Amino acid sequence: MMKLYFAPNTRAERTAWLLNELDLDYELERYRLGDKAMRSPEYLAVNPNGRVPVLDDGNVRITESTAIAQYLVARYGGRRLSPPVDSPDFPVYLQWLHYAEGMLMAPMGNYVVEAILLPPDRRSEVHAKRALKLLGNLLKAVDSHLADRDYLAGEFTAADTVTGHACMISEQIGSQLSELHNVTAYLERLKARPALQKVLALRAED
Ligand SMILES: N[C@@H](CCC(=O)N[C@@H](CS)C(=O)NCC(=O)O)C(=O)O
Repeated sequence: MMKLYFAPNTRAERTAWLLNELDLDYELERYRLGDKAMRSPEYLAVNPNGRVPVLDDGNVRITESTAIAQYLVARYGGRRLSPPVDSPDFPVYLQWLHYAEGMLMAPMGNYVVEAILLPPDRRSEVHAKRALKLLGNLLKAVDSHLADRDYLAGEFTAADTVTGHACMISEQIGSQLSELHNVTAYLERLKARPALQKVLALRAED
């Protein structure tokens, strides 16, 4: 059975969500963000960066949530959760699959560091505000893209489990989405999916 190294409220939720969408069996090895266990020699042997997600699938060990999504869809998707390579939706799918790690997560990470993680006397309001503004601008592109579609690339795809999840975390950390009506409606569609609801329920167990 596959094993997912997981912590709630992290990018590992993307992987659990996708595994659920694909109806794949997996076991969770649970951590919490900030756990010392993620800095233990045992865990650093699993992922030298001490981060989640990590997926073990037989002899395969893979990190990077977007790479894991591509792997799962290529290996187990069949025709599900990715447009066919010869479809005009395919490049659209790739672009939005990679948009979270390529664009959204850097300013989001900066904001979290500057506004939440650093001790109050080392935080910078200027940097925090700038990061949040940049994140807001990058989300506007998602909003425009969603003006005439329900999901990022035609039908619901793995891109939604990655970049959709990043939009959800943006909302959680306090990005003003009130003017981004398409993103807000999109998040409601995503949150109605049982495969995501199962993952969000894991937060309450912590
Ligand atoms: N680019 C990586 C980022 C992985 C990452 O930074 N994970 C965070 C949680 S969202 C983590 O494990 N942080 C723990 C830490 O830094 O101690 C991915 O997409 O999987």
